Amino acid sequence: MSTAMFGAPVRRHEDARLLTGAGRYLDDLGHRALAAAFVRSPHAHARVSDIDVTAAAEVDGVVAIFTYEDLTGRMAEPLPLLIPHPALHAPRTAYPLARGEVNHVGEPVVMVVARDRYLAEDAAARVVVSYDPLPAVVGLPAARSARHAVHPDVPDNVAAHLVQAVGEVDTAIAAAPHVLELDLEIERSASTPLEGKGVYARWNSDEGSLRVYTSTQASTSVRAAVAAKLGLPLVKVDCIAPDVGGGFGVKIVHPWPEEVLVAWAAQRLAALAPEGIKWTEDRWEHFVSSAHERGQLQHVRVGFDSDGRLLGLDVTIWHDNGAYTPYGIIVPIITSTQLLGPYKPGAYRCEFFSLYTNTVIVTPYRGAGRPQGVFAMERTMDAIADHLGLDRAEVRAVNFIAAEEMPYDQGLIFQDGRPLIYDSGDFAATLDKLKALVGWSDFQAYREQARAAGRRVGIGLACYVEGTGVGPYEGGHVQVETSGKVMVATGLTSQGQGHQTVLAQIVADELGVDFDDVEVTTGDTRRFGYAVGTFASRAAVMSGNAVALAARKVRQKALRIAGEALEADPSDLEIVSGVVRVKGAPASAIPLSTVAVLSNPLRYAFDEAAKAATQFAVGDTSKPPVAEDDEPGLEARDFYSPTQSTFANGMHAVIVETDPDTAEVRVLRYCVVHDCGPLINPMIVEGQVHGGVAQGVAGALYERMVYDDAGQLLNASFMDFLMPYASEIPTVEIDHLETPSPLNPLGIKGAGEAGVIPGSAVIASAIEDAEGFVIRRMPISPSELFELRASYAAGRVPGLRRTSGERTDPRTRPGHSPDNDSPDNDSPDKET
Ligand code: MCN
Repeated sequence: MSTAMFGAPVRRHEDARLLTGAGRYLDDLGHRALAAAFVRSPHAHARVSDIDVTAAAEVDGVVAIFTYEDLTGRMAEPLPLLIPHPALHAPRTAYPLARGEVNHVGEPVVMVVARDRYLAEDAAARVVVSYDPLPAVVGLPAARSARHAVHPDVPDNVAAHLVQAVGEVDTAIAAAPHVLELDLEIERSASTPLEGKGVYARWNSDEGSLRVYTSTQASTSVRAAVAAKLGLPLVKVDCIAPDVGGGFGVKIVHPWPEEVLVAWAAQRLAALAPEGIKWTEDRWEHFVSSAHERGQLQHVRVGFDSDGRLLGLDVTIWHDNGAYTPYGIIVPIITSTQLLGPYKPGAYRCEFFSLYTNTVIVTPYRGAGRPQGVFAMERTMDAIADHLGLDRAEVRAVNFIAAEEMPYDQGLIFQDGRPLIYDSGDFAATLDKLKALVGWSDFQAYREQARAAGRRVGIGLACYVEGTGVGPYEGGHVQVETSGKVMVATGLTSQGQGHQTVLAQIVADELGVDFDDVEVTTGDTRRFGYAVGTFASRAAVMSGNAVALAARKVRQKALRIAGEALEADPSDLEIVSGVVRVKGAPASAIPLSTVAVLSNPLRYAFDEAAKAATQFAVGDTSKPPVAEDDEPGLEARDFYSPTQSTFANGMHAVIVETDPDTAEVRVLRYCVVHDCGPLINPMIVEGQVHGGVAQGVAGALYERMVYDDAGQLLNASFMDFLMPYASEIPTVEIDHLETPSPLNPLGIKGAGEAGVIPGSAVIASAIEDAEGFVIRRMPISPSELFELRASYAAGRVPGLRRTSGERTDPRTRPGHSPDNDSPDNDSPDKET
């Protein structure tokens, strides 16, 4: 394969359009459509005793008002459970509109369709819903206490319980020379893409077909769900993801209630809504009725030797899954398996409880459970290093899986139901690069300098391994048109990752055509009907390889037809800049556009290629014009379906400064070393890492979902939810390692989530280092850090054994008890 475009930092094809305002996002479509608005529950938990729509129906311009009672057939059934799992013993999904009970603030209860959105909202405000409030279960402590039930038939609020174990962890820990226990906590956050969800559906009465545009990460699945709910043949439903202004995980859930409701209403009201019906989510709706992630409590028990080598690791996780489980238990499964990162844990046992609460559902947000797992593991690594007085990087290094040990089987079952086997990576080399990049060994001198100037600085690091490119498959279609342009389609969607560029780079190389001649379409079921979706950093691996395989087929066909036309053996041909030519005799050549004409017995072409084709006679006239094993056209499709995920990895280091008075945390440097195999487009990968780091810093220092005890989200707006600006995000320094994956033809691994994964872990590590006491809970605000300082001074928070990077006698450190390493002092650090 030529490597001309693969690896080139080419500018993104899509940007000229997007940056000049020519993008077409959901709300740019359907200007003549009717508008939908939703009446949503103001209560976290309540029975719906009555719905009175009389006043709403009187609003001029209202076309229809629907409640659960209006839903028929499969629309009246609960929304699907997308990823069942045997451990999910009590799955619950919502109805498209509440059926007698609401389980979180924001749950849709009534849909109003009106001439425009203003009228729809006015009418929605006049709907009178009577509720009988029930006790709300908010937060993990409340869910664990089981004082109240979210779903009365689910004991102890436990949706799922899963234990995975390798080896005898209790025996290993009992025999370990050192044991520590840690209690950890990560709060909720969310994807918060700038463009919220939205759907626009139009029924075509002439054809009896439905077209659905939706801001989704999975258009083929939305199509299947809508077709099933409406009882339509799949071929009568098209689903198209237009430009999508960010998804970050939240748009992978399918179908959202609004997606099926708007589609259903578009069919039902077809005569009144010839231009269809549209709904676009507002920011408040997005906060309260889409999805969140991250909220977990964790208890870690670890046994280790005097070098810091793990002997036994026992982790218990309580995961907040919100009110329903449409997306199964993917998030806690990922936490419990990816927690291990680049390390060999000795014996390992992980048990999680996925708990219902009366809050909005929890589904994957960029990183999908990994930030929590990395937090648990990396806090543990730092605790071990501090306990033993060892360098934090060294403790990590003694636990690394060696490059020669790849592929390495962790002995667990991963999110895809397959064994967790790392395919590639050189963790020691990654760490060496990181230490060099951040100046790990020189930090002590810098700290002294800073201290002399009255400044408080700290350094932290965190490592992760990320399963990427999960299956089961993705496909690609490549077609050379008689104009010479190459049209590529893949079924998965784009939300800003740059697929149009990167997939074009791959096809340009495989086919030997100019990059600018390749046009890529994603997420349009009219062009490609089989796909899984864009999540789990899978597009490069899955669709990248699929379009490469399809392009290879097209190439073979082009060489065969050109060989016949040029009377040359295909193996003597090459394709350069869209022209097939005899190697070493470039005058003997035929453009791919002409080959495209010759590929069809009809030889239809109404452009230049048609004339050029007349000089060539192709085909054995004794055979039928379309041979048995052939098809007309210079096009092919193929699928890529791997046996397992590929595993990318990376390590981050940060230097922070904490203000001695205000406890404000500033990130002075943020360094990343990342290994996603060969980089198809380094500029795009670095952009992805930058974006991820921004979300990681946001999750560590700024963003959280603040619920009150009644289940009201108190910061459900961008006035109150602290999404950082560029001014809060440090410059990101990046280095790469490119260990290829042996699993796929291009050797690539995913990159889309990498930047976010260790954010909370690495910043906690650095703050802890700057402050000298343990950090067990993230995110952390200045006021929380301020209060921790006071607690530390009062002896209520354990201090580090090292003072500012050096080991000191623990007995001289305020607040430190050598027998305790837990913020609440109830977990013995057993020294035997
Ligand atoms: N890439 C590359 N070389 C590699 C690996 C990847 O050039 N070796 C490129 C890919 O071709 C792609 C990008 O990097 O253009 C990310 O690739 P990949 O890791 O395959 O991730 P996906 O394309 O599947 O994107 C999903 C991932 C996830 S899971 C979330 S969440 C996320 C993310 O991507 N949401 C995003 N990045 C986002 N970026 C934007 N702008 N918006 C979102 O919603």
